[in-house]
Amino acid sequence: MATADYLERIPNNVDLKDNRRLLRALEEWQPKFRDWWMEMGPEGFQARDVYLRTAISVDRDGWAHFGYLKMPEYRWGIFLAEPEPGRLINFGDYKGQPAWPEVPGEHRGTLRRLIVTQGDTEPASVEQQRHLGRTCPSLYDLRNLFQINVEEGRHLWAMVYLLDAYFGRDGREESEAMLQRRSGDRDRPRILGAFNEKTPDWLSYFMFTYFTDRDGKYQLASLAESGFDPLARTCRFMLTEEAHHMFVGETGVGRVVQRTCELMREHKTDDVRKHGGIDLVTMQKYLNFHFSVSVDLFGSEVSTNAANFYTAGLKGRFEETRYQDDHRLKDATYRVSGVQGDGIVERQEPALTALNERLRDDYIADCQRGVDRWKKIIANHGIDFELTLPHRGFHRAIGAFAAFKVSPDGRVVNQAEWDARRSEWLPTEADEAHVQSLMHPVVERGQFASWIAPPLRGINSQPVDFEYVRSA
Ligand code: BYC
Repeated sequence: MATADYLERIPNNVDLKDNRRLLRALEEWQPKFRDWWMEMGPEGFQARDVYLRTAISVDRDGWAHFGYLKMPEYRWGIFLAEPEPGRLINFGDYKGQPAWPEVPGEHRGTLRRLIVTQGDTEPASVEQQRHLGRTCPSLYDLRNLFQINVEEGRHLWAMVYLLDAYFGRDGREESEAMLQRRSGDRDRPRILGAFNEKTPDWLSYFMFTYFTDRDGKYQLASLAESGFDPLARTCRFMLTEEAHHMFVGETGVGRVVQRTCELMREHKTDDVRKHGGIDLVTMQKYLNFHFSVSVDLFGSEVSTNAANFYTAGLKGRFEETRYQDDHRLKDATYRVSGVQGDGIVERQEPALTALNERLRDDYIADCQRGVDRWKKIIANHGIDFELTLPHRGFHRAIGAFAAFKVSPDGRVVNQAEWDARRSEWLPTEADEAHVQSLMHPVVERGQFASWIAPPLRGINSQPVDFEYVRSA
C-alpha cells in the first residue's frame, strides 16, 4: 500500500514501479529530502497556496501544468527526455560508438564526481534563497522565487535518481551527503564557491538567477552531450526548466534598471537612493560580484580534468555537434588568457585542456546579450550610463587569475590600488545596507516595491495583479 501511494507521489517516466531496488532506495531518501526541504526550504511559506507549474510528464501538455499547490506537496518527479533511438557518442575517444545505457566501469568515479558536483548546486541554491520570501517585492516575484526553488529541488531529485539507479551503495551515500552539506557552512560547505555565498536581498537574487543559473545552462548543456545516455537525457529535460530561471534573472534586473531610470528622470538626479531606488553605480557593483563568482564556476583555464572528461566521452562542448572539427581535439589549440609580467596576454593551449575556457567564452558571450538589453533600457531613457561586464580576470578565486588583482577594465593592479578602489568595484557594506533597507515585503495584489518596475505580463496569461501566492 505504501508503495502504491508512493508511486503516485513520484511522477516519473523511468518505470520506477518495475525497479524495486531503485524504488526502495528512493523510498528511503524521500523522507530525508522532505525533512531537508522543511528545514532549509523557503522559510515562512510552506503552508501557503502558490500558483506553480508542475512537470507531470515530458510532453508539452504534461509539462506546463499550472495550479495552486503548497510547496511541500509539489510532485517532485523523475523525468528524462525521450530516448533518441540509435544515439551515438559524439566526441572523444569513443566517438561513433553507441551511447552507454549503463555507467562504464572505468569512468565510474569521474562520472559520479561530475553528477555529485552538479547535484550539490541544486539544494545549495534553495538554501541560499530561503529567507527571501520574507522581503518579496510583489506576489508575482514571490511566486517566481518559489517556482525556481521547487524546480531546483526537482533537479536534485534528477541527480539523486542517477546516483541511486547507477552507482549502487556509493551513489546512495552521495545522495545522503547532498542533504547534509549546507551552503556557507564552515564545516560542511557546498562544493562550489558561488554556492556558499549569501543571497541576502532581491537584487543579489536577480543577479544570481541571471549569472549563476546561466552557468547551470552551460554545464547542463555540456553534460547533455554525455556518452552516458541517462545523464544526457536527464540534463536535456532539466534545461527546459532552466530557461525560466534565467528569464526571472534577466527581467528582474531589467525591471530594477527600468525603475531606477524612471526615478532618475522624475527627480532629475543620479542619486535615486533617497527616492527608494537602487542607483546604477550600485547595480554595476552587484553585477561585477555575481559575474565574477559565476565565471569561477567554469574551473581553471587549463584543466586536465576537463580534458579527461571530454576524452572519456563524459562531458562535451556546448552544442558539440555544431562544430565542424574532428570532435577529438587531439591536435587542436585554443586561445586562453592569463597574466604574464604585469599584463594580461593570450596564448594558444592544447584545445583539450582549454575546454573550461571555451565553455566560459560561450557563457560570457551569452551574458553580454542580456547586459546589452539592460543597456538599451538605460539608453531609451536618454541616460548616459553603461552597464558593462567586468574583465574575466576580475575578482577571481579559481584559475590563472586567482593569484592576481585585476581591475574590471582588465588591468593587473597592485594590492594598494586594489585596496584603494575595491569599494568602487564591489558592493560595500554601505551599498548592501542600502539595498537591504529597501527590502520590505510587498504582498498586496498588483503592488510592487519602490525599487522595481512591474513586469510586462503575468505568468501563464494571468494578469500581473493575479493572486500568485494566496494569503494564509
Ligand atoms: N569552486 O580542473 P579544475 C547550476 C575544483 S550551476 C570550488 O579547475 P574542473 C545551478 C574542482 O572541483 C552548474 N572548487 O576544474 C545554478 C577540482 O577539484 P578536484 C553546476 C572548484 O574539474 C544555479 C579542482 O578545483 N554544474 O546547475 O575542470 C542554481 C580543479 O578543478 C571550483 C557543474 O559544475 C569552484 N568554482 O571543472 C542552481 C557541472 N572550480 O576534482 C543550480 C559539473 C573548480 O581536483 N562540474 N573547483 O577535487 C564540472 O563540470 C566541474 O567539476 C567544474 C570544475 C566545471 C565545476
